[in-house]
Amino acid sequence: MVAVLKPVLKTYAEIKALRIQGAEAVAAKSVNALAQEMLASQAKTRKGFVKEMRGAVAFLKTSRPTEPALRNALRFMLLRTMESRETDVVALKQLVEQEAREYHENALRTKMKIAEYGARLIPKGASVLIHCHSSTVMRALKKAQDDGKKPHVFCTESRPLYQGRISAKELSDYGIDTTLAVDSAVSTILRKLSDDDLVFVGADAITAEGDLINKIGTCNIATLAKEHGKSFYSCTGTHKFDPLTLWGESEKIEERSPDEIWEKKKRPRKLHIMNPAFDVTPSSCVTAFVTELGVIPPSSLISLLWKRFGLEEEG
Ligand code: RUB
Repeated sequence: MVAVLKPVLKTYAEIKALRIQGAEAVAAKSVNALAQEMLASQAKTRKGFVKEMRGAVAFLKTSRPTEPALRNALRFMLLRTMESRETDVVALKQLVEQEAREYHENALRTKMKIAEYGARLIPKGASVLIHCHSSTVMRALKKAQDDGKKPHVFCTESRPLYQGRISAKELSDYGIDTTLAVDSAVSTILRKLSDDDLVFVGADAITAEGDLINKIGTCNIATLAKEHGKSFYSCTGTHKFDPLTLWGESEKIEERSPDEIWEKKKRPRKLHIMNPAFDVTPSSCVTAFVTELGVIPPSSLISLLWKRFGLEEEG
């Protein structure tokens, strides 16, 4: 076991406590922590440096199990470092710094593209139902507002930790007409919506089958949206794709503390509580993924992702 230093431990604890939440933020803060940790490394040799980096990556990756964006980002940084022929530790530190910088530049470009495609999907004056707090969805809605579309947004509370309130406050502060409702009001909201209105959610993971993994309750909303004939979009960068699912591995769904639902000292002693953080929405309920590559239905996304991850067959 390799010892991990302060930046990685601090970020790990903040992610665990959900002070850092949402797939994008979890990945971005972990990239920063890894870079800071490696800059402070006392390793004298390339071998020692890589060993330390490998340990930090392995540790950070366990902070949230259902986050391929986190795993992909850290794995990519580690691979680039391992593939470089550099033996000088100072140069290796510069390389890691550059990898982190490029990660952020790329993440920003990706989000801007998604916001552009997402905003285009929203007709003027339309209502958009959202769930939880996705920084990607926030950006698309703000772009629609900037473009003069004046959307009305319905936010669910997103129990148990009310991340929907973060969305509601952020959008309302931005000047967007916003309504907050309990999670179980979704079918009532969908019934009110007109044919032009739509649903936007983020993504924590996209699987090889084109299924979507996102905050618990997303599947209920998608199923109801289909029932009510409403378009259901997931706004996400393709870096949320989990390549391991190509080989039949299923994405692990994080089970969070029962205390988030009912504090131990207040709840009946023998009561069982389940608290899955995410659920799986089948591709058949997803109209399309709004990605940096365009608005892509689940059935076409996978062939594009093969290319993105360099997995296409030779010749
Ligand atoms: C957050 C959540 C978000 C996705 C996408 O769950 O499900 O919809 O992470 O967010 P939690 P983003 O609060 O448990 O992390 O678009 O910011 O990556």
